[in-house]
Amino acid sequence: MAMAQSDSQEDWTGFHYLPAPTQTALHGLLGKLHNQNVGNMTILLLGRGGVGKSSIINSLFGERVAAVSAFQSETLRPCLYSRSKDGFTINIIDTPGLTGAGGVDEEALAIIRRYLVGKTIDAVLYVERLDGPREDQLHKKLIRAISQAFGRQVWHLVIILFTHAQIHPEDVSYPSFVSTRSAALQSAILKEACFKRTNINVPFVLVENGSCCRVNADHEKILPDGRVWLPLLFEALVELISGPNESMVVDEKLLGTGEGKQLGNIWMPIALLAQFFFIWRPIRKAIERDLSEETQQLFSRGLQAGQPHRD
Ligand SMILES: Nc1nc2c(ncn2[C@@H]2O[C@H](COP(=O)(O)OP(=O)(O)O)[C@@H](O)[C@H]2O)c(=O)[nH]1
Ligand SMILES: [Mg+2]
Repeated sequence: MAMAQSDSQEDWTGFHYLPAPTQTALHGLLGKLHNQNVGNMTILLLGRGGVGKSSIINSLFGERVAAVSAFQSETLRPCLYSRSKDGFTINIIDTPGLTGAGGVDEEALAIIRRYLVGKTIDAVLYVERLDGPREDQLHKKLIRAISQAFGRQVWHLVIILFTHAQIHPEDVSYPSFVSTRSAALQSAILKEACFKRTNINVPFVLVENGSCCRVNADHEKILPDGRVWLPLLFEALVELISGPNESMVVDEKLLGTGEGKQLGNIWMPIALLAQFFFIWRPIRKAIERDLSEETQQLFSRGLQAGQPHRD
């Protein structure tokens, strides 16, 4: 994985405040990365405003590091938070919300793109509320905009993170609600980022950042189905990072491979061929025709000039 990218690698003090079984589970998972010689991971948060991006940093680190607000976006520009434990560093990049009044906030996206130049991203958490709006046009636009900004390959590094997971749907069971919601978002990603179903599997995790989250006997935060969610989130990250997909090295070149540019790449040879057949070839033929006409004229004039006078 990438070298650590933060100047300030603070000790992960919040780790010691996590419930003991959670600490044990995280120790095991970090050990797995250590065995693979992975010394750090950099996670990028992306999503609309107010979905819980900043809150998940606080939940993950077990301490209040990122500003959270119910009423306004506290994160106006990207911000890197790092915590180190036993030689392992976790970097999380918080970002401003990607949607504005009714559409994708292209300026926020451009700011994030610029900020990421020179960085290596190992995983992207695409954050949505579990109880958020059903699939809508904005959803689709956002997925397309992310694909365009970072290249659609970015989705290979994405884990969908549903916040507000402590809900109790009235008309369906919790598992069925979760599977319908996640399947809808996964298929929107496949469709809007133009992947074939077999090409990609975007995993998802559930979290509940709220202080009213239920806990088990060990004080670990649990989902309505009883599972402890923090180790599950870590497990998904470790699985992704240990998997076959290369991390995303963000450089100017990568930023030039947005879908628009990719389309440009596809059309370029066609445009060159069209230029050759419809512009250069006719011009060359016209020049050759002119030249041969001129030569013929010169030749016939020469003949005339060379003919003997019969006076
Ligand atoms: N109940 C509940 N509230 C949450 C959750 N995640 C975030 N919030 C609240 O949602 C609001 C926006 O959260 P924030 O992290 O600032 O969202 P961001 O704009 O995506 O960074 C805050 O009031 C948070 O306390 C969650 O999982 N459950
Ligand atoms: Mg925020």
